This record gives sequence, structure tokens and C-alpha cells, in this order.
Amino acid sequence: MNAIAIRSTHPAVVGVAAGLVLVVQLLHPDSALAADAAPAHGDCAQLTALKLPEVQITEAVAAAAGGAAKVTHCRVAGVIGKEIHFSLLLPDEWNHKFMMGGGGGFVGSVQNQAIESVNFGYATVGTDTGHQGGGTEAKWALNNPERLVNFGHLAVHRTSEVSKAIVKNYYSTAARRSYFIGCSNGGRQAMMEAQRYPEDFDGIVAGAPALNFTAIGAQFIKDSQVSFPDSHQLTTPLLPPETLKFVESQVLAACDSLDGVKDGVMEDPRRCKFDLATLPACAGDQAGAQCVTTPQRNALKTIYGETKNKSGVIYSGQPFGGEG
Ligand SMILES: [Ca+2]
Repeated sequence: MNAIAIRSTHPAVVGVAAGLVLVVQLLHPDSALAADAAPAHGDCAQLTALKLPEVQITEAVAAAAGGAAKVTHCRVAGVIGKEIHFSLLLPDEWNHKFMMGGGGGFVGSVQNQAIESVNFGYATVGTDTGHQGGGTEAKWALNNPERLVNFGHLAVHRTSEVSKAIVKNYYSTAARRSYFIGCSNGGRQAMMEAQRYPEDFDGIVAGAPALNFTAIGAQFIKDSQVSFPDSHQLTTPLLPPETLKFVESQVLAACDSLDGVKDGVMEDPRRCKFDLATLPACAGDQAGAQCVTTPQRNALKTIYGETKNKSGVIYSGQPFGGEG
């Protein structure tokens, strides 16, 4: 995992590079946090009677440890507006903090990439972002601007506000700190929050943020085309896993130490200027595990190269690192 920590005393808008984790720490210093006992909480089942504007709480049950949640908690499910579903876990032993987790792809089911935070005492929530469907399917969006806005940014914002209200009701005190963490589309959600709703969270972690879905889609197509140059043969990629592992080992050998520590991790892949010409060529251009063929080298050049259309560059190339 690659990470950049950015500290700021102002709500921040930060730059993005694919494959990076951006940590945005906003406002309050953590020294203001006092460690003390978990507060008493209310009756879980009674939360179904809680009235909030445009919110239906459909379920509130005291839940035993199970699945990702290793602690007893109150599980609250509901619908915001017409169709934004959420699931909120309220641990019996609360640490006075709230953490929302993002969802991957087009989401389409209630997802919480931070669900395990409940085991550390966080109240935590996830949402389906206002539609149901497969994570790579976008039929829900056709001619439906409300769903587009919900998916784009509004569902996360509304879910955070509703969750904070439920947290405050259940524990009779507001969360002292609120955080958001997400990866891929969840990283995009994180960036949207930082830019559009900087008051929602005290800290935001945007992992590998998938910004600009159209350009990323073009990039995926570009990469897939060179990985499978024969459209009738889609079972074996030109760059098989063992070759990618080899490429990764060569990239790390060249760039791991740039951050001062040889630990198998590149702090900032943008600093890695790996020359693909240094990869050993396969004898007789016959594929092998410790070399690349000419077609493989050319494919790698395309994958690491910028994605362009007739107007120019529309997306940066894949960063080095994490190949295998
Ligand atoms: Ca390193």
C-alpha cells in the first residue's frame, strides 16, 4: 500500500494520482480527544420509532458478534428519501467516534469498506448509494438523474447526516469525531466528500480513488486490448500472472529504496521512473517466467503509457508497482 499523508488546518482539496492513497486530515487535533468509558446507550429496538425527515428505519436489532462484526452491537437498517439504503452498526462499547465506509464499482448493494471498524468501537455505516444492481452494471443510471446524483455524491452525504442523528439519539451524545474511508469508487466517494461536503468528516482516507469513470473505462479498454490482442482468444492474457510478478520484482528492485526504506513498498509510485528497456529479453522471443518477449514489452509500454483520444491525453498511465 502506498500512502501520502497530507495535513491541513483547512478543509482541503487535494491532488490525485491513480494507485495512491491520499490521507486528508482536517481540522481538529487528536489531542483534544479524551479517552473515557463508553456511554450508556438506548434501547436498540426503539430506534424503529425514531422520526427523522425523509428517513424510514426499517430494522433495529440487537445483534450478537457474527461475520465481520466481532462485538455485540445494534444493527440499524433504513431508507433515506426514495431509495438510499443504509446499514449502521452501533457497538455496545462505543468509542465516541463514527466511521463511514465506501463502496466499490457502481456499488448497487449496501457496502461498508470500514465495517470492521465496529470491532474497535466505532459506530459505522455503509450505503448502496441509492440503487440496487451488480457492482459493474450501470443500467440503473439510464434516464435517472436522481440516481446519478445519489451515486455521484449525495447518498454518502445524506447517509452520514442521518447516521450521525441516529448515533446521537442512541448514545444520547454526538460523535466526537467522524471519519470516512474508501477505496477505488470508495476513494472517489472520499474525494467527493472532501470537495463537496468538507464539514461531514474530520478525517478522510481516499484509497486509489477512481475519478473520472469515463476516462478510466477507456483506460481499462486500452489495457484489455493489449492484454488480449486476439479478440477470439480471451482465456490466456499476453501478460500472464508469473510475468507480472516478475515485472513487479524488477520494478521494486529499481524503486523500492527511493523512499529510503527497502521494505517491498513504494511510498510514492510517481517517483519511480522505471525503464521498461531494462527488463531482460526472452531468448528467441519465447515467453518465460524471468523475461519478457517483444510483444509483452510493447504491451507494457502501452499499459504504463497515457490513455489518449483524438484530443490528447485523457488519463495518466498505470503507475508502477503492484503488478503481480
Ligand atoms: Ca520502500
